[in-house]
Amino acid sequence: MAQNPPYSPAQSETHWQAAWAAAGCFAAPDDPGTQAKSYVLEMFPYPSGDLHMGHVRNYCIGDVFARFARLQGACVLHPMGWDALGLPAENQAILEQVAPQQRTPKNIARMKQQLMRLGLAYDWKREIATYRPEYYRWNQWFFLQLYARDLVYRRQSQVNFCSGCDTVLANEQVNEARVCWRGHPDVVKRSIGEWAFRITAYAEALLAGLDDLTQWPERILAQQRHWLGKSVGAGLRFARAGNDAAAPAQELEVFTTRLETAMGACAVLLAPDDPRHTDWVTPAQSAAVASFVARMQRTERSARLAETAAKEGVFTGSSVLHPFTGAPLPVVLANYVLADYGSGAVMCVPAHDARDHGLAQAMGLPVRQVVAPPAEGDAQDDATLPYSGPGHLMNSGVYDGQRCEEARASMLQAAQAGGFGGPQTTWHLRDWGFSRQRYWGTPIPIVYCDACGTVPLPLEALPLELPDFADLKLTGTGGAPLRQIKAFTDVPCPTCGAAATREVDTMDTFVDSAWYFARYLSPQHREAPVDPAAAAAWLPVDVYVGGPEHAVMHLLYFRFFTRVMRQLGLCQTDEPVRTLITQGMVNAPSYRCPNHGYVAAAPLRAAAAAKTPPSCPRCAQPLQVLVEKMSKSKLNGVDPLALIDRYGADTTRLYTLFAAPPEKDLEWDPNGVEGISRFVNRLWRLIAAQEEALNAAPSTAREAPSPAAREADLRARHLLHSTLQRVGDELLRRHHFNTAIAALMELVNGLYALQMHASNCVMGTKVRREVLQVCAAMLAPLAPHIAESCWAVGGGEKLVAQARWPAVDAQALQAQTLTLAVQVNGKLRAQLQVPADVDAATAGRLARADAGVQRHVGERPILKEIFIPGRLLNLVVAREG
Ligand code: ANZ
Ligand code: ZN
Ligand code: ZN
Repeated sequence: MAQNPPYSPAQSETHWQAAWAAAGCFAAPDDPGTQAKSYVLEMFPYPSGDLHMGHVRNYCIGDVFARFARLQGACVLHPMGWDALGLPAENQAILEQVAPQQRTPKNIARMKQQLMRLGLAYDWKREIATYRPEYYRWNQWFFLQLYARDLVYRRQSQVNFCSGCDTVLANEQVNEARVCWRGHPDVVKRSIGEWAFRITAYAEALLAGLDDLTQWPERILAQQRHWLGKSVGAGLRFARAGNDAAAPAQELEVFTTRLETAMGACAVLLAPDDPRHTDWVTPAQSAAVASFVARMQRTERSARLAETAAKEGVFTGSSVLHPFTGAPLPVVLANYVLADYGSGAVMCVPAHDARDHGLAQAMGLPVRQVVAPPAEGDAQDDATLPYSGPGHLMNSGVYDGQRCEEARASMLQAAQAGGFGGPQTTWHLRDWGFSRQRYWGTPIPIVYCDACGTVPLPLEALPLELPDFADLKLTGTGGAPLRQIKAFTDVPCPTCGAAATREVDTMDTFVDSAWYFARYLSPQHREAPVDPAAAAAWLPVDVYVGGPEHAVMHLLYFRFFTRVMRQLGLCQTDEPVRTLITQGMVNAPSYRCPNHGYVAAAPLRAAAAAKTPPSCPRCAQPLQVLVEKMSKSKLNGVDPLALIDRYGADTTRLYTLFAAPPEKDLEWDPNGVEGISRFVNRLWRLIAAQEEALNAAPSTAREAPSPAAREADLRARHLLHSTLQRVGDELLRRHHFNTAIAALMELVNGLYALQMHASNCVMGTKVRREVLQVCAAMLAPLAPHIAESCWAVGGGEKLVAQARWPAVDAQALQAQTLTLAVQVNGKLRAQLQVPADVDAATAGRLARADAGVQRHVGERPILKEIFIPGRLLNLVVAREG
């Protein structure tokens, strides 16, 4: 008999990939019609040019969902595209002096090639790339639509500005000493104009919408809630003491969530970076205040606000009157107050707030307890201060004795009646500033005209294309690069025709990714970002897979844009995504030398497997071993292409899916890959053996199967269908791909145990085919290439990529084995697993073959076999002696 062909993934995988493409298996229709639809999406990559293991994991997980949904009978949309604009590409362009317009398509082509090798079931006809004007014109379109609805506006905002670099810097580019990343000292806060989306207008809706996202991870929902940060409280106004009509400001409003503690207020606080503070500083205090403010400006915001930071303040010299009591309270600048939260002013209640307590101690402010803890036994009003728990009021006049909640309500009423306060809700969410002083982004379609002011471009003028890179000197410094190009900036005003200038900022790339999921639905549509009919047919996204690092910003902008799209009549859903899967990181051991920093991990992994303690190849020092996220800088990456070259795409896919459930971190283990590779080879041999068995079997044979053959068939089918049930369950309900793969491994082991690989196996051809076809279906979402081989050998119709998920045969599950008690001369000697419909002859044969039974029978002849079907077999043997 011919030698089985050795497993050659490279050959068979390209073969099946071509077959899928030729059959158009993954092309989605514009409208799924009456068929159930499933839109499976993964976060699109930034086209760096090279696939890394994080991508592989992300896209393999998504592919399981897409392929499984298709097997389940859904009409599936599974697209892919490129998040191509943004800073990394611009920096690379600066470094190489190559236009990003040239480099990007090359990177995309390269990465696409790499992605294709994984055998991902994408509808490539829908591919999008955000750097193309036909994509980003819709960013501009959204901008204009939102501008017309007052949901986009220009504001002044505080940024880090370095005069050495002559540019605005990100927070990450400035250290705590206010020195810039290129070494210039004295980075200052400067107010610049920027464009912002009024996302805060949707805060309430974005919060309420979270309740409907029952299939999002709880952790992500919590992060979104926290970021939105709804805080319900009261505003309370304090009038200036001394009634100085010439003073620039007459009152301060504080925001508080603990109005009931008002009688304990000892001061009103402002932020040192709040420009309003100058309205309150008296000449006597101006020197002290100036030095405090200067010191605060030199302190990093995060350090100033840290919970552990010492609380400090300075008296402004002015006072305000307590609205309830009329008592004068000092106005103080304090380091922990935020200028941009609530009303930017706080009432200081040292007895009940830890930060206020710290400040009062530092500044010698009086501490007045106004809440007594709930009395236990002997009434005791004393508490360790600051006390932030529940209780009833004290030292609060008419409110004494009321519980906190009662007092809060009655004081709110009093404040409203007295006209010095009322209910107020504050959010942590801020409007989304999206102006960037960068080249490689979407130009903002605005012109500034001396006569007409800020003029939006008419829709017909879109796209406003980025000017040529060749005309620029990109340095990464010097402010908005587009300002350099006169041909771009100097244009006639769209309204009056007079000489005017364009906006030179570009958009944050989060704008691109806020609505890309809709573009896939009608990528050629020319009237709007998405054809409303396609959106109605396909939205929301059924499964969205991506990294948890996007838990806050991307997902929030994504949800915001979906609501905007609905208001613009583009779609009918409020929420973009039904099920969100946030995959864990791909980690690997990294090795660090005390003298040489990180050392390349790959050569050391073998040593680690050999249990030799790793040492530095340069200085022989013992290395520190850490498990960290795979990255270039840590030299611990694994190249997915090398993996595919060596083991094939199926092994690569199975490994990443098997090593951890999607949400958990995955720790790279070379032995794990070897293990998967052995499994795949074993599977291959089993399939190849069936090819021979099925070819050898005369297809017309209709003889009645032997009892042994029937038994083998029953066992195989029982194993097969119980696995099918398990795998379906793991994939569909629990998304536990690793346990699904474990079940498949057990199945393969079980089939080997049934001798299905052996030439003397009596299993019938019909069952062999069934085993192969059902196996193929189960493998198809996970290891789609070998699944096709399995399907083909099993005589499946067309491709398994076009097949349906098989139904579990309940009978195969039931008609399983039963436990047959075997007696020798009436004494129980064995319990055998036998086919449920076992007959007397087979039972006898199985019993006589059992080692335990043999021991008790010995050499003696069997006189009689008493068989009670389904229960018992008694062998009667001659008694000894
Ligand atoms: C008086 C008070 C007494 C407060 C007390 C707390 C405890 P959340 O829940 O985060 O909204 N606050 C208000 N505006 C602030 C600002 N701009 N910078 C720093 N702190 C500010 O917190 C609301 C509480 O944070 C408010 O309630 C206020 O202090 C403080 F026993 O008012 B509270
Ligand atoms: Zn004009
Ligand atoms: Zn070293």
